[in-house]
Amino acid sequence: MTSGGNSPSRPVVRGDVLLGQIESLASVGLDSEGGRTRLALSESEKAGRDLVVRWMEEAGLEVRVDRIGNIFGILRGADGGLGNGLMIGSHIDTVIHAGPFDGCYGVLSGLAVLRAFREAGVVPPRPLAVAAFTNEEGVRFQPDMLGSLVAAGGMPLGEALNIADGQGCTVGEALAAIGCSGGEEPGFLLPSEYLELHVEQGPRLDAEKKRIGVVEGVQGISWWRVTVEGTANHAGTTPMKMRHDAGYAAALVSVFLRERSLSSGTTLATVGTIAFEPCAVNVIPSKAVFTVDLRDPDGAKLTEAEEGLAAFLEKTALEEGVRILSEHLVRCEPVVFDRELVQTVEDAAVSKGYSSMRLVSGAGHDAQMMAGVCRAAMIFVPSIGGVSHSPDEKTSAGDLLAGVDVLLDVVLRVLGF
Ligand code: HGY
Ligand code: MN
Ligand code: MN
Repeated sequence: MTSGGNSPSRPVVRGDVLLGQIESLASVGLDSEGGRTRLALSESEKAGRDLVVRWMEEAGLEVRVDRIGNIFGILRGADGGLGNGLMIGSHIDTVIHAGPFDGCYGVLSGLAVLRAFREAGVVPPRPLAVAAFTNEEGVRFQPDMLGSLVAAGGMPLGEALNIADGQGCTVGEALAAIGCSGGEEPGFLLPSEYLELHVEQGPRLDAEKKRIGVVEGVQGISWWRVTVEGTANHAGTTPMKMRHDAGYAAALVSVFLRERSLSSGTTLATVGTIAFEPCAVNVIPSKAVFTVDLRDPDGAKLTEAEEGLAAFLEKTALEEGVRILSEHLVRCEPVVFDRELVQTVEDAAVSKGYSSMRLVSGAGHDAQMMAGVCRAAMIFVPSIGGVSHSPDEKTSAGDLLAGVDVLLDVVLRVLGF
């Protein structure tokens, strides 16, 4: 239900405004690689935050910000309160060299739905909110989904504010530096239902030519930081058998993870960052620091993958004569979304005549946290070629509008229209 005009009695999303805002937000934080980089609580993310707050205010929403920087645009319902609401959320922080849709599509679609209610003069029976959560990506500060985790009571605010990035800057300091810490206590606005509209970021919908993803849950995530301490030595004079090469030990771990994941069939493993010291062409690395991202839809198999990693680190330390330390950064359990709400998503897609399929999300989302405190579900639209976390992330305008069409229909169904 998207068009250029307003129907007298039912909310209608103005697709042109939504697409325009996605494009405008995508131009904030443009980087040298044709993508955008708006790491959490950075100056460029602050510019994005300011834009979204302005759009929320222009849509006539009540804007509230909590002490971890989560932003909420609120449309009060007939009951005038803040309880028992329906929230639509996602994030506007990005990875490095990100695409235009990850997170932003969900926040701006939620804003478009609330704007549609306002413009149609329809007062919902209970409050509607759109949320932009802090640090969903977890690139600068770990864990990821930090803002929604704190809002859902999964981590005390004080602990979260003390988390430091690679330069030693804490979340609290970063919030203060960009002036984005709000006055509300995290969790001041907990909904009864949470919906998140997102690009799939994987290949399935595109490959199977389905327009809508009915997301049944999210797989589990486990992040580790591994530090290998070896012995610096001369690259030209040190016999291979005498080396305690931190770089080689790190490479062994990466190959082990790839082979173990392939044989498991479901576990995914990624070494996304690595740094050597002293990092010189003719010096055997004395130190290697790298991260490991493990995922699996099954919590027990994710634990097995963690245990497999720990055992291999121990074995490698012995065999290579190096010291290996590992730090557990994140563990998000797999989540199964609310069956009834998932069914409502599927009913909405079918009623709109959109092809759809059920799937489990490979990527983590704020919905994974919100599912711990309310009924939650997600809606996906296809990522062309399955590409995301890349400047090449693409989704057609038709699919973007189909997604928000389904989102609005789900909201109307849940609210009993
Ligand atoms: O890592 C993830 O899956 C998400 O993009 N934060
Ligand atoms: Mn995302
Ligand atoms: Mn992401």
